[in-house]
Amino acid sequence: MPTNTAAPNILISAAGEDADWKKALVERLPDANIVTGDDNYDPATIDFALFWKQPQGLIKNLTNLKAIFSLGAGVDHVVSSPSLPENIPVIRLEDAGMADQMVQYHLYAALHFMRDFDVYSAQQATAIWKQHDVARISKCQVGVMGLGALGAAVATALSNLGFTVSGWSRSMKAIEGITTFAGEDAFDEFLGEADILICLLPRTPETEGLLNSETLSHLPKGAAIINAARGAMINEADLLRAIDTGHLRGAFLDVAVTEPLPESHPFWDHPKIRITPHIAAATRVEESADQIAQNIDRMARGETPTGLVDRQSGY
Ligand code: NDP
Ligand code: OXD
Repeated sequence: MPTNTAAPNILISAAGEDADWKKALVERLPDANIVTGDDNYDPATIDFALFWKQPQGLIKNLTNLKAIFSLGAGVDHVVSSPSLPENIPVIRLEDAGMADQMVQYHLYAALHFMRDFDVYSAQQATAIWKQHDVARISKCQVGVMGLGALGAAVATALSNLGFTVSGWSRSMKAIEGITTFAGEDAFDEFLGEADILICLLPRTPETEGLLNSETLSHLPKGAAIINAARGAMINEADLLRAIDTGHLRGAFLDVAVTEPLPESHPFWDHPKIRITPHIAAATRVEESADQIAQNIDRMARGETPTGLVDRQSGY
């Protein structure tokens, strides 16, 4: 991928955080010309675009782009753009400080169910002082969908804490202490063992709506869901039905189909659903800017960047 980037032109569009990103990139690439949407620039001169929730239509004017960097682990906001040319490399962030945060989020959420904090919250609402047996952590099986940069870290941390952990991905993985499953054919068997199901898949045409009435019915009765990936992976009406009929115990959700979650959405005051506002893992500007600057340098040397998205599979 040879590029002529002696002084690359870089555009940042980072959903209100342009100034922080610009400062971090200027420090790492002092020779580059770095602009944001507020600056006057000629779109045809931009070599690299750094995007988080970029305005619609922005891509189509960038006629000489060499690559787009997502300012997140997910790239759905970039690859879903109808004006994205097929041959433009899209590069995602790989961990960049997010795995630790994802681990913290999922330890809390998994223990919420494993230690019955959902039950005790409900009891507190009606002033009930009633003790339940404390389950053995090894008897609680957690299934992690997605064993990438974030899912593998979460699976390993839960296993280290004592949970019995299995994981599911597209291609087979070997992770110490984790029972792994791969591909569609193994999905039902994987689901059938998960007392707590964690979703850390990327949003792609294959994963959208993957958790629905049919697939949720394969979970054991009383299973719980944790989703900090993308809201589109779960059919929300089906999830509500599965909880309200008693098949599922509850859900811990960091993401929703519509964000911010509308005030009238039934998730807000559902007693068995916990909501957080897409905070499971924040993008760390410093670590991410390091990764992006190193990849721009790699491309300038004619090397392949890391974190390159496979446009066919969409992640
Ligand atoms: P990766 O690309 O590193 O990993 C994705 C994993 O999902 C891989 O194991 C991959 O399988 C698996 N996968 C993809 N498609 C399928 C499929 N059809 N069937 C089975 N497995 C599949 O992603 P990350 O771990 O970096 O991030 C995961 C997601 O987390 C992001 O895409 C983003 O949406 C979300 N996220 C949410 C945040 C938040 O704050 N809520 C913050 C950061 C990320 P294989 O290994 O075989 O390729
Ligand atoms: C991401 C996110 O994809 O924050 O990085 O959701």
